[in-house]
Amino acid sequence: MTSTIAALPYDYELPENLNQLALVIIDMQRDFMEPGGFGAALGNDVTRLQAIVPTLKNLLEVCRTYHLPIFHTIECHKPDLSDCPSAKLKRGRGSLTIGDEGGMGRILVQGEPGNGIISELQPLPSEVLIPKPGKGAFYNTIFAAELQKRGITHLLIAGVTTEVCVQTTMREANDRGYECLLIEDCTESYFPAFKQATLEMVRAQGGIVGWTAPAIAVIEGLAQAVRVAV
Ligand code: TIU
Repeated sequence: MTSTIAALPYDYELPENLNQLALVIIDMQRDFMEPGGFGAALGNDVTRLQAIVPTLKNLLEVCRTYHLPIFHTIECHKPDLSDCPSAKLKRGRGSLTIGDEGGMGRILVQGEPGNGIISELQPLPSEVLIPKPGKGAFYNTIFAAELQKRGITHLLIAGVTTEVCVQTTMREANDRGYECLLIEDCTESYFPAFKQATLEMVRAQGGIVGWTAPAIAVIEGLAQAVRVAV
């Protein structure tokens, strides 16, 4: 029997083998979540992203209980910025830009305090960290190889910001054949209207990019799948 998650635009079918389903948490790093980082330098109110943290932390713990594969991405660059696409350096200039010294070290530079994942969502050693120089998680990263190595076919996607790195990653994954579900209350944007538009775009046209569902529906679907498996 196939287990499903109650999702939009229609139920999301879980794989029979839950090892083929991964949780992907995009860029829950201090650069975007706390004052003094890239998000704030771009003029955004970063505090509004905090709302998803308890829900995402709970979902992460549930996924750990079921031993799902878990991936965490961070948007980051080498200290010499040699891996930074030129468009990123030219665009998105705020009071500070990539590589500048900010309130949490150099902005979006790997290893700096601001580049760390927030304390609530720290990866475990068994989980996969994907440093990424682009907005999408597939560009110039080990992500595709790590997914293929594990035989993963289905992705639960969370993180920030909804219409930038999250949506880019979801579209890249969709084009590669992954069945993607965006978790509505585990993703957030500096712009509420952009988040809402992204959710609607994903599930429009018969789910042309994938599905959306709240965390509670994901948790219920996983519980059903685990009951079926025993
Ligand atoms: N600026 C913005 O909304 N986002 C980014 O630059 N990166 C991510 O979304 N992670």
